[in-house]
Amino acid sequence: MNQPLMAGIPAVNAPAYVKHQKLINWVAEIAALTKPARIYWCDGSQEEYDRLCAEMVAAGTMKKLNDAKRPNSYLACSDPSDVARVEDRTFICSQNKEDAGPTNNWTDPAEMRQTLNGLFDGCMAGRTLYVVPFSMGPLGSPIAHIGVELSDSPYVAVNMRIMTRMGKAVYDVLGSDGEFVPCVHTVGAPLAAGQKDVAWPCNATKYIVHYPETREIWSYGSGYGGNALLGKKCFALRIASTMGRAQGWLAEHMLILGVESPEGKKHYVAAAFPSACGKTNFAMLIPPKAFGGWKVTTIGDDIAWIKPGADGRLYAINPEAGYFGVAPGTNEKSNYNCMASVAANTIFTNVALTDDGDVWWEGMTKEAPAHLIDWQGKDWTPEIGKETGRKAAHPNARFTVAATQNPVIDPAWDDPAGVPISAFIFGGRRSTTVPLVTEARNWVEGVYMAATMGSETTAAAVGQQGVVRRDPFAMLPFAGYNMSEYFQHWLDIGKKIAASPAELPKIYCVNWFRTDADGKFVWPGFGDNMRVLKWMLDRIEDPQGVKTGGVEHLFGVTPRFDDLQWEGLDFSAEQFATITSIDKAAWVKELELHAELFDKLKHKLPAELQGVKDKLEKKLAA
Ligand code: SAT
Ligand code: MN
Repeated sequence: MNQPLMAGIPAVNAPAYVKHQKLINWVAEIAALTKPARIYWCDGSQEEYDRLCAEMVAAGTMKKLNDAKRPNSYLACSDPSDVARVEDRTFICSQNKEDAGPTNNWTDPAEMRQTLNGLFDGCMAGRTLYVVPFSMGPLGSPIAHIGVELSDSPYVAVNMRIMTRMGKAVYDVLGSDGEFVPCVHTVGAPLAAGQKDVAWPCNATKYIVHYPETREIWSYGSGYGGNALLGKKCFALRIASTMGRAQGWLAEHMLILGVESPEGKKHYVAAAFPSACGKTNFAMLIPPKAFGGWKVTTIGDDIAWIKPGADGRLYAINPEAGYFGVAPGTNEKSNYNCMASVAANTIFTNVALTDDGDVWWEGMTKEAPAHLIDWQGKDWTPEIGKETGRKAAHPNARFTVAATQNPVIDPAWDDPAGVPISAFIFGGRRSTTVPLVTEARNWVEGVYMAATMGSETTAAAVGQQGVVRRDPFAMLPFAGYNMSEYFQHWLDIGKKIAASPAELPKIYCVNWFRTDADGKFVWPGFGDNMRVLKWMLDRIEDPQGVKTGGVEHLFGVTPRFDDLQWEGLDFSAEQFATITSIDKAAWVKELELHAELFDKLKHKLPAELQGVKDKLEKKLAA
């Protein structure tokens, strides 16, 4: 194996601790196609991380930040054309088009393989192929799964070390014939002999490709976030959702948090929101002072893998080991724990650089520093910002940081058994129509709420921002198969739990983002979301609402003003009415949008969901 395969292709040189011949053969096969200058097997050590970072500093890809201000931290600035996920270049290549469904881009897998074979031929020339072994979830957990990413980006290698359990120990779990999801990634920028590299190599042509049947991922042309860190959206959501469907579990775009009452009663909830809608903030929230004794702790901030346990309950793990969170808007007030997390050992991408070698982004402080180098390497002052409208940090600028740096990490975050889920929360970004919080009366109604969820688009994906689109379960860009069958899978899971001794988790729909006539958010959000969370927990403990009240309306149960704890917040009954009122005319329109979605998804759409809609329409018309 240690012989060069053929002229121009480096020796595979697998370390002795890699016992998996199929994996070694696959690395050789990809190297023969992509023709890198060398192959490097990542061991996941700190020494390796430091070395790769130093190499990227020397190459101009990253800057080392001021060690006194931000120890062991770096700033990477991407090419301005490579700043977010590219949904229109993301493909689900199942054998049959119907299996990808109408919400995914589909191409025949044989045709796609041909296209990619052409593009990948020699695509790593002049570069290093990094072999990056990783576990999504605690090593060896029955809920976890393993992947191996082959990438020509050292930025990917170091980010994967933070975002996943990456390194040597993965090979112990994999053994000589363990299963892994093969992930192939290239920035698509081969170097000719002697050609000087650029700081952020990428390609105008991009393909983010998933083969669900063979569980493979191929990514071409981007070095950014979910396009390139293939353990995240590609594996942990798109491929894992298809695994979950086949094996009876759930892979969801959800944070997981623990919440403990002053009496020591603890529940875990999982919450789905679209990208850049505050999942990281919610997962780390600090309860208001008046909630003395309440504690919120983080299991995960973006993705949940959820499997039924022997007792019939659903148990969740965070498949990730770090946070790739949105920087702009994060500050000591909006997310104190997050600011503490990124105080050191952090990679920042596309934020601004201060004159003393630290980072800054919009919303970090009330006043911007007098001078900055913006994310595109240009001089920036508040005046320039005002005149040109140019932001110092890109709106989708991110930090990559290990979960263990979170001061409120849950003690069970790394527990291979996972944590039991008491409730699911679904939320979109809606300036109108959708009330602050609604409890579904039953599982099917909850699945309907989640399925018809809408949200205004954000900077997390390339494209127009602020337009309402349906984003079922916050999974629109992430479901690896037909969305209607995904709904059916959720209904089936509900039936399975109902048939077991376990209680069904409750399902809630929330909206933190309603605005007033001036377009200002009415709900303070952030820590004050605890008030809503507490009402949910009260309901879980007291499902009949004897103590917790609540009123039933068209869509479910909502709290009355007096059902929430208001101590420490000046919020009037009128304001509460503004964000909980149900505008019939707006809902008639909303239901038309549900109808549009259901029409799009009519192939295999569960009849039960159509049934919920019919009932709602009747009630609205009455
Ligand atoms: O770029 S990522 O997909 O990792 C971030 C996001 O869209 O949530
Ligand atoms: Mn996300």
